[in-house]
Amino acid sequence: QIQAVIFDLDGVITDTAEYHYLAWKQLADDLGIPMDRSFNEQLKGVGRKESLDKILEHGGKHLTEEEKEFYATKKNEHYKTFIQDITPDDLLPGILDFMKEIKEAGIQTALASASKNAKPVIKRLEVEQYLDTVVDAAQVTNGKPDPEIFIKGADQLSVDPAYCVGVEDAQAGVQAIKAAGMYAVGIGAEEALSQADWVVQQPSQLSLEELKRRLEM
Ligand code: B16
Ligand code: MG
Repeated sequence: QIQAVIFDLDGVITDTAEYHYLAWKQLADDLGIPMDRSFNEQLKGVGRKESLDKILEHGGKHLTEEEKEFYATKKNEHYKTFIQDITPDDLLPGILDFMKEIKEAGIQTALASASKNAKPVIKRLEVEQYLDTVVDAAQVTNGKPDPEIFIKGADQLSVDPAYCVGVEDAQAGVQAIKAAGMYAVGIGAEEALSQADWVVQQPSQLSLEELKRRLEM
């Protein structure tokens, strides 16, 4: 019995990963650190500070806490410029239909995003009305793969995690969903998301009927 579906944002509802990539790339260029799309895969679902640490490690560069603070803020300024251009056209194909299907079935929904920019993004995508609650990075102490963000989402909906389904595109996110005791739907490559209970390649392959069928198995 599904009582709630908890969605990740980046890679599930929209592809902000591209904007995060462009923003980090700009910063990495400033720092003289080589960065490409394949390296960027490691940053998906990972918080801002942790992402910067990974980039610095990749470039073999050491910075003071103050400098890190400066560069993390700078990356966010780049990112905020990019997300101003987001429109409902940036929704990933099929995700809106799935969200509508869930709401129509009387199932609750939450957003669990590691991004501190999640709220302006869902506003620009015009999907706020399909989300009953939002938990973003500003409200949690421990980032994914810690289950805190998903547990908090369930709490805010007053639903037992055992009756929740989490939807994620990142490995760390799937780990967080499983650690929260929820059913995990992974979006992306099967190999990378092997811990998920059900993996689809794209959000357009999601359907409530299929989800229910799988939960009954
Ligand atoms: P911000 P998600 C994550 O969003 C992104 O996947 C990740 O690349 C980003 O670094 C992180 O949010 C923090 O974002 O700098 O905006 O706070 O996938 O959890 O929705
Ligand atoms: Mg994600």
